[in-house]
Amino acid sequence: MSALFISIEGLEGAGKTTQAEVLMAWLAARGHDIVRTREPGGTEIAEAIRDLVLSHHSEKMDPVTELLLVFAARKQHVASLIQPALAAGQWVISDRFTDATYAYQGGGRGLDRSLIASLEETVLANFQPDLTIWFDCDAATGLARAQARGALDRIEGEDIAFFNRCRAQYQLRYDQQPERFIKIDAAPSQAAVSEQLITALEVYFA
Ligand code: Z5A
Repeated sequence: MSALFISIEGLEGAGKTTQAEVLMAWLAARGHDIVRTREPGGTEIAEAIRDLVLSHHSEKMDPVTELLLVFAARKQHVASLIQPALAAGQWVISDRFTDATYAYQGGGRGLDRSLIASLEETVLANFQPDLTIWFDCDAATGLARAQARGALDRIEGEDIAFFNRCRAQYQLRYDQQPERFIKIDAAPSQAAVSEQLITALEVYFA
């Protein structure tokens, strides 16, 4: 099997980082060489853009500015990390990819999906993950977990309606391309979510 590009999606506090460890261990046990990365970020330049996107500023960031920044970071990430790793036979697991842009800039910020789709086509030539694992939970559950962990960044500070719109966009992406997704109920305990994930992986890679 050739190397796969796998993205992990979900609202903050859904447990993406926690469950990524389970996914990595499951794949490593099957002999795959894995690169783990994240968005926005993953390379020196893309991480610098991440700081700009997530930190608080005295000036309001225009939603289109935010969109262009996440795509600038993504282009750099794809060109200098993701595609070279795949070409070298390494599997890539990314905490978030373009589905997050549809969710946050499309759903959360209310930008036109066709603008995102046109960037996806022109900037990335429609490069997409082979598989996306969506950890789905309601916004209140995710936010409570994120808040319990500490200070919130610029996007985490948005209100619950923003995150409800993000979740609705994830659902739309899932409905449009169900073959690319594994959907996991992220509301139960960590152990129960891990169990669901492993069962789903066994079915997907059978
Ligand atoms: N963003 C964007 O706007 N547009 C884009 O195109 C992209 C991103 C790519 C990046 O944040 C931000 O950028 C994100 C979207 C935006 N903003 N927001 N808000 P990130 O991905 O770096 O961070 P995050 O999504 O906010 O990650 P997170 O808060 O770390 O969430 P997580 O990784 O899903 O959760 P976790 O770290 O595994 O768990 C969080 C806490 O909950 C932790 O204390 C765990 O121990 C606990 N936890 C985890 N699972 C459970 C269960 N099942 N039960 C109870 N407690 C749990």
